[in-house]
Amino acid sequence: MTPEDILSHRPKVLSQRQREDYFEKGYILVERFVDAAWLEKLRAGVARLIERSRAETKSGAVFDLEPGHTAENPRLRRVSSPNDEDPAFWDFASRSPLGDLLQDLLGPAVKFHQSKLNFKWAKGGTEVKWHQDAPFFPHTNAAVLTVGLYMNDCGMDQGPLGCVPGSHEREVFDHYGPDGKWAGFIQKADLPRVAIDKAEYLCGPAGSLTLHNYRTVHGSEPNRSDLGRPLLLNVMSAADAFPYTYNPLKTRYYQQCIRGEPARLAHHDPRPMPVPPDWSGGYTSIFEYQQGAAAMGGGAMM
Ligand SMILES: O=C(O)CCC(=O)C(=O)O
Repeated sequence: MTPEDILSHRPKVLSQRQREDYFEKGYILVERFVDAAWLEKLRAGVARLIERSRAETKSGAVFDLEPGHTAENPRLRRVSSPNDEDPAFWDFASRSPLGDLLQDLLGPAVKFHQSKLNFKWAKGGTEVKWHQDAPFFPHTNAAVLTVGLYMNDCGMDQGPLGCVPGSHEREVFDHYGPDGKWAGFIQKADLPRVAIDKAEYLCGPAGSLTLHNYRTVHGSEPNRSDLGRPLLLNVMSAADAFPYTYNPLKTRYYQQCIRGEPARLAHHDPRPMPVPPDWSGGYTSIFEYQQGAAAMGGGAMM
């Protein structure tokens, strides 16, 4: 779907202005979209996952642990594919009013790609360096977005998501380090071509949604506050956007339509797209790459 195709459908939830903002800037914040009942159900799911993580001693396919994680004092960076780990999350992704809102930005048929729960634990939760999602999971067209749900209030002190306006219509950067290995963020040498001084930080109360196009440059600072910043992320696309590289975040819901019918025709965007390495042999998370050896290539938030 092109933005014009999508905008030609009558909106269900968002105003026409909000949709145009999304297509112009490459992201929007929708405050207080998720109600208290859904938040309570999801928070119970988060609590169950944290409980399970107490048995973990090293990062793996599901739990990505912060240094210092113990059974007594769990500290998580991420849970990969929460939609597969607890029914509360897939219920939210597939059966809540979220689907109606996504139709306003992706068109009538909306498909699920992957899910993540980024914790940004209180007092130190890790930064996410400037990056675009497209080089992690390129699709045949750009009708792909990540929707984040702030499960707690998120102000500047909690490390909100920052997005660079208009970056989705500019260059898609190579996310490899100077050594040729995957780094997972935009390298220092390339950052001057990104207007990061123009970044807008999306702060909002619990229940607010962040929605960014997969080409938009985004990142977030560490959480130095006393309040954790769990952010539930779902990657969704128009049904006619097809991924063409290996998806390392395994999910039983891969490419399922949460609204509308599967597409019989793929739509292709002619712009070139850098591709990730072949992760069929294993992958942990963006944090492992960004904070690992390849992180020597620079690219810190500021
Ligand atoms: O947790 C965040 O602040 C950003 C998350 C993100 O961009 C990602 O996980 O790709």
